[in-house]
Amino acid sequence: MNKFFLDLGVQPLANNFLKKYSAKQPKYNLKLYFNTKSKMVSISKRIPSSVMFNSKYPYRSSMSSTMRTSFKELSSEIKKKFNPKLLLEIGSNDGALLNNFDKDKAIGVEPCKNLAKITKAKRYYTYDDYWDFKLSSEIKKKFKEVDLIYSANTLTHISNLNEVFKSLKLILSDEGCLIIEDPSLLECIKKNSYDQFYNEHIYVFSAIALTNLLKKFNLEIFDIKNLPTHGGSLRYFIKKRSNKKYNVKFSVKKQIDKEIKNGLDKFITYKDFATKSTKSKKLFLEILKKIKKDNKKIIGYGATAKAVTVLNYCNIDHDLIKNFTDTTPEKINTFLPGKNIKILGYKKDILKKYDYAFLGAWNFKKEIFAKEKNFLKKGGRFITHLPLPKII
Ligand code: DWN
Ligand code: SAH
Repeated sequence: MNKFFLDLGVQPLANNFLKKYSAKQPKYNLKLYFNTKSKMVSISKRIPSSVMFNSKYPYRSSMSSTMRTSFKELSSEIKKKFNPKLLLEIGSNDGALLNNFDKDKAIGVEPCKNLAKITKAKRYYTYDDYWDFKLSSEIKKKFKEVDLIYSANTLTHISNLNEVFKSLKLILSDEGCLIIEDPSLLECIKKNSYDQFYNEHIYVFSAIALTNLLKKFNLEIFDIKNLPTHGGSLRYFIKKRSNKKYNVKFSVKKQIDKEIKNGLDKFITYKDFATKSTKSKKLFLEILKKIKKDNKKIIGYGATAKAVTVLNYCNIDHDLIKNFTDTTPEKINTFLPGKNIKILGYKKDILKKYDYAFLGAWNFKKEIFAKEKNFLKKGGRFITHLPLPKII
């Protein structure tokens, strides 16, 4: 049974960066639910993939050195440990991972045509389509089986998980490995990052919920790695149950035990999370209003999907946060979804004109702090909303 635990208000599409602000842009309810049987956490309103992921999708994986490095390191690990004849990436975006593989050894699936174009131009065989059974059958016809499938921050974006895994099973070889990587629900609960929920993030996986789901397909997790990326992610190594090539490692039990210890299998945990999120909203508004009263100026740093959730949930507009800055060409000179806040292109010393910078891209704090030493030296301060709002 799905039990409701948090209402994040009405939210625009998290990546609908408009050239002209419009108060009339489509908005949808964002409500969070916990399934008491499968233990899956999800949002209720499902927006068709074609509406969210189109030929103007602005998010580019390669925009941070942190992620470029993470994908590079993973690529070396994959080559060393698995040495795949063929790697298939689902949600290959602008090729941040594919770029590390030979062109005849890696193929991509990326439905956003503007992004698929980038890897196609580099001669990586790229399907600009949505992952489903039809596409999987098509790939199987051309490439037969695949011995390594990788997908980061993508499967949680697809509503029909039954079709997702049925399609994966169809094409994964008997001795093959499926690696998926997504924000960790445990880290999200611990950090109180309610902003991991937006219309694209239909699910936030826990190892518990994913194990339950995989059972239906005779698939199992055989290793789990905790990663610092995106505020704390889990990388799951998955195989067919019949595949005896890999042993199930202790890391799997360790993660599940940790999740149980932190109550991820119990509804009360999510009720507590909701209470903390409401408190977080109140505190954040108090901090921003105090800064405004003192006639100081705030800029948002990193126009992330997460920041869209925060600003729309907390009803923050340009009277409290003047502008945002972002390095993504497609986001520059547009407005933060749902808000009349203009996004300025990043240039060195842009922060000079502001007293505070709200860390929209809090998951890249280390990278950003290293880059903005001058701002900090000259007395500028960052504001974060996690785990509870504060000036740092
Ligand atoms: O799951 C998803 C993740 C992987 O990416 C998607 N559904 C949507 C998107 O979520 P996000 O927008 O919250 O992702 P990021 O990776 O936290 O976005 C970082 C943003 O900050 C980018 O727009 C680039 C920008 N940035 C910047 O302007 N200066 C980032 C860094 C590190 C910087 O120094
Ligand atoms: N894998 C990248 C990109 C994550 S952003 C990374 O980790 O940085 C989410 C990606 O999922 C987008 O590139 C989007 O186009 C892709 N996506 C969304 N729905 C999809 C679907 N049904 N099939 C395949 N890819 C999808």
